[in-house]
Amino acid sequence: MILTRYSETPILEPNPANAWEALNVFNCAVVHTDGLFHMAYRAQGANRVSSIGYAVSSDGVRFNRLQQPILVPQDEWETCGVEDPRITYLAEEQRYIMAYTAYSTRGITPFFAESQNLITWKRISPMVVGEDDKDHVLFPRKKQGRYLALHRPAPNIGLAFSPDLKEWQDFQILIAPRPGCWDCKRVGAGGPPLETEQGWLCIYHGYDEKNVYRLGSFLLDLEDPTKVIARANGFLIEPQEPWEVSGEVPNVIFSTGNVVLNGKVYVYYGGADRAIGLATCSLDELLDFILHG
Ligand code: BMA
Repeated sequence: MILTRYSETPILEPNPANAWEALNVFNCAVVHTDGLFHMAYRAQGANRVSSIGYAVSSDGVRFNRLQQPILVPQDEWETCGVEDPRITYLAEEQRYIMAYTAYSTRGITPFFAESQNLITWKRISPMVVGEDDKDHVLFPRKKQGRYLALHRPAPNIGLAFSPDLKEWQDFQILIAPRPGCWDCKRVGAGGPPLETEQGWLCIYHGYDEKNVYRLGSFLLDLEDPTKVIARANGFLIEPQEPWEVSGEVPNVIFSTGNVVLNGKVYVYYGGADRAIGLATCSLDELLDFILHG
């Protein structure tokens, strides 16, 4: 295991004082800007309808949260919740894009929203409609005038392009489950792809026949992200601590947020769909692990 837990305990737990986050806080986006770590996290109260809360930290570990959620279910797409935020900063456009899953009795819909301040969000458009597709996340740069996003046409991780974040095209499969491995059943993207000298570093989740969710990693070509350069055989971390092994859903480590700062990779994750943990590693070690095993 390449990732080391920051501590044996979660860095953020449910807050019984607020009904909307009293039961579970888990999968979170984290972006680092101007010396602050901004976190948008999925939260559930007793009715298990998810909203998205906000917290901020100067050290990436001790977070202060807002009392009110920043995104709550709004329309017919979202009656059962807004889930699993992944936030990408588009430096050229000076705006943040949140990819989140809208959930309703109609099913799941991968959606995009935008913000300039990380607190007020405006919905843009679904990525696809009426399919078993979520775990989508935007790349921080365009390629030949088009946006790129990873997404999860079940059970795979795919890539698609868009001129405007509304219409998506050139869908292709990048990463599939591997028979006999820890990620044999289904795979899905984690936080935003990280630009490195070796390629786009992507962290993903996969699960096996026993429904144990672990994190893995792969590298995409910087110039042509349709090319997978390498994929690590081993996982980066697996459920081990009591709060990762049992909670709302047992045996889950699920990440939707990663940051690189001063050569260190910060991976934020939901443990057993109940609390938020942090694990880190050196960027060089992770790249070496993907490229050379
Ligand atoms: C996935 C998503 C995640 C969740 C995971 C494990 O399908 O719904 O939000 O963390 O399952 O339960």
